[in-house]
Amino acid sequence: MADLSVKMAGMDFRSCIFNAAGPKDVTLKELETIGASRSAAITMKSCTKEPRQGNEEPRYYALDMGSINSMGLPNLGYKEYVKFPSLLKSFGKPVIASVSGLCLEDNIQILEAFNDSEVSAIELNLSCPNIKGKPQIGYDFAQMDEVLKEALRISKKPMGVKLPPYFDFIHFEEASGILKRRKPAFVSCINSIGNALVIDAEKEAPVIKPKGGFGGLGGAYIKYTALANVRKFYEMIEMPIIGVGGISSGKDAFEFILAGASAVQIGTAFMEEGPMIFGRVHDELASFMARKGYTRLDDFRGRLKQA
Ligand code: YRO
Repeated sequence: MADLSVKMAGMDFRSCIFNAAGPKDVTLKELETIGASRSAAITMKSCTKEPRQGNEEPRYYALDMGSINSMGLPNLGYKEYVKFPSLLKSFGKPVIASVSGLCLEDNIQILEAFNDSEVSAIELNLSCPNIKGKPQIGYDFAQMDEVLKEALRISKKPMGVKLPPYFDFIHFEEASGILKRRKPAFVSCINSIGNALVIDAEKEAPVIKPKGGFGGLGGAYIKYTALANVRKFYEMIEMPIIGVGGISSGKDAFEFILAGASAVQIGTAFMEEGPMIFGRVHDELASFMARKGYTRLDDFRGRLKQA
């Protein structure tokens, strides 16, 4: 049987497949469900300093091939997520905290609190406002450099970054330059494609309520953008890459690993299918590899051929 285990950022993962920050990972009960599933890690919802209800509903809408959301960071506040890793210990898998403070000071306070927790790693969400009137951190390279510098100085945990999608090769170069200089423990790409608009033609209205209907696009719609981001960063930087965006089958996972991903996270498809998805994608990937004669991920990771 194929060995899908991964060692990355000082952690041991029994497989390369686990949940993405966002869907069904807000409460301890939801996190226990992920713990009991075949997800190789437990990723927690992005947290802020204060608890948040998030935006008004409907704020998530499932589509034929994905989803749109404008959740608005509903979460219990970082103090709860600092406690959860020790409560999730019995599952014997890495617990990853997603940190999404609303400004640098908040991020520093949250990261300091996680230093004294049993969390395995931090994923710093750069799709976040930092200074009002400026783009999200991931789209403002001066801010990104500053936030990464400070966050990495504070955190004693393996800390990676969750990146928004990039679409311009110059932006990959700028982002790569910062990542090479600041050296996070890993890079997760991509977050949802921002500010899409899905319209219900019968109702003549958007399908979600917040922000006039604008929200992050996820799922199969964004797979090819996600693959491109994984591949570009694999070509440009030497650090583990976690692929996320549109993975719902073993073949999808295979494509991401071929592009260079060390592991993959599942967001929309977990939201839609529930916790059985982790085992299904695992078994499908193992079968796909067996058919190809591969026994471990290193046999094909990054080895995308020319067309
Ligand atoms: O709305 C969210 O909580 C959300 N949705 C996403 O697809 N990606 C995210 O990173 C977040 C949290 C961060 C933010 C978009 C609300 C600033």
